[in-house]
Amino acid sequence: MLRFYTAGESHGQALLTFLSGLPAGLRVNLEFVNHELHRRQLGYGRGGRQKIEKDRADVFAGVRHGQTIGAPIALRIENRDWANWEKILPVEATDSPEAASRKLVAPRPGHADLAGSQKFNFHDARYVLERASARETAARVAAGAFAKLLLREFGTEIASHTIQVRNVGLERAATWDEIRAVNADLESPLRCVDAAVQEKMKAEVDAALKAGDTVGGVFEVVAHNLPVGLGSHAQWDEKLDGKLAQALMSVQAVKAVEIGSGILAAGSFGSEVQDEIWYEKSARKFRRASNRAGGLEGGITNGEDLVIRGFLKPISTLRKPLGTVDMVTKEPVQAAYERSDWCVVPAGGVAGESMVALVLADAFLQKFGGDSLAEMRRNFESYAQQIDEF
Ligand code: EPS
Repeated sequence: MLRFYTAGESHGQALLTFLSGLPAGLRVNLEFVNHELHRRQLGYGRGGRQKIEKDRADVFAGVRHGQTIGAPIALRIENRDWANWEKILPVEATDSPEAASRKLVAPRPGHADLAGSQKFNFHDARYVLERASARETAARVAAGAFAKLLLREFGTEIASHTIQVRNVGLERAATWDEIRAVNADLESPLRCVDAAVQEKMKAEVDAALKAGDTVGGVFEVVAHNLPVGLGSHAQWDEKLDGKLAQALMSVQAVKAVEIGSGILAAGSFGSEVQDEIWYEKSARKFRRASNRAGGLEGGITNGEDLVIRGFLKPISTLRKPLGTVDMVTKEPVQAAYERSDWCVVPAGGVAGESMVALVLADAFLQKFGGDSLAEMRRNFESYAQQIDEF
């Protein structure tokens, strides 16, 4: 239903996003879209690139008079760094010394460099790394902002926070209000809800920088106020947990995904991991005493907050490089160093929010679909009545 694609290389002229399937009549707040792009650029442990860029989405199609018109949406985010790369990566054929100087033949272990070069048959990882770079997540965040605008119309909000940097973890559950507050705080260095834990996390980031190393961690995305019944148990590819896992796993450097307390559950008794159900008569609502399932049972939303975590490996570009092999000479060499970040957990969280928003917006469209927002709202309200009377 909702489809999106991105195009663009990290040091090309621009990043592009195409988004198809949103209903007509959705009010588009471009300030919000740009605010989301700004949030992605923040975070403690980022390299020099974010000082060059000021990501903003220009709308080329699909939005007129401040609202969607049911046509595909096309967005463009300028790469300001292009000015420094025009001679290195021109569209036209070139034999300029600038281009030759930025060839990359010493693939970084852990990056797409070698596997991508072998696959696409280039003895220069430049072409691969340009597209594999997490700069691409800016284009996803622009699409995700539109998905968030749709979800907001139905009262659903999405936020993320950092729950681990290297081996320093937040050892307690955060409330929705805390997560929401830390999302609104653009000064928060790592978007962690606990100031004392955050200081320890910052120390890990500082230690990595000092050592020419990098650190990974875990971000948690929470979707608040979701209706019961998105996704389905009926077919493997309709299960919402499966779709969310795929979407989050596709974010650069994510190597594992957890829903609710899935990892802990695997080592516990059944009686310890399920969420007991009770009924609140006055609200006419089924409730759960806990939310270890992370808001999903049988691949279906159960009305509790959706809680999903992305585990990021440390970035593979290291100032203190690892051993590798020159792709041309086959001689052992040190891996190439490109300017890079040394901790991207908060930015990964914003990209994760966007992917979750896109999957949820698609699930909303499948369940309450309509060509206009008004039609979708009628469908939603009729279903809400069914749930209320259940
Ligand atoms: C990124 C921009 C990139 C990298 C980073 C993400 O910019 P540059 O390569 O010019 O420094 O900082 O990409 C990676 C971490 C990577 O491994 O490719 C961004 O805008 O998020």
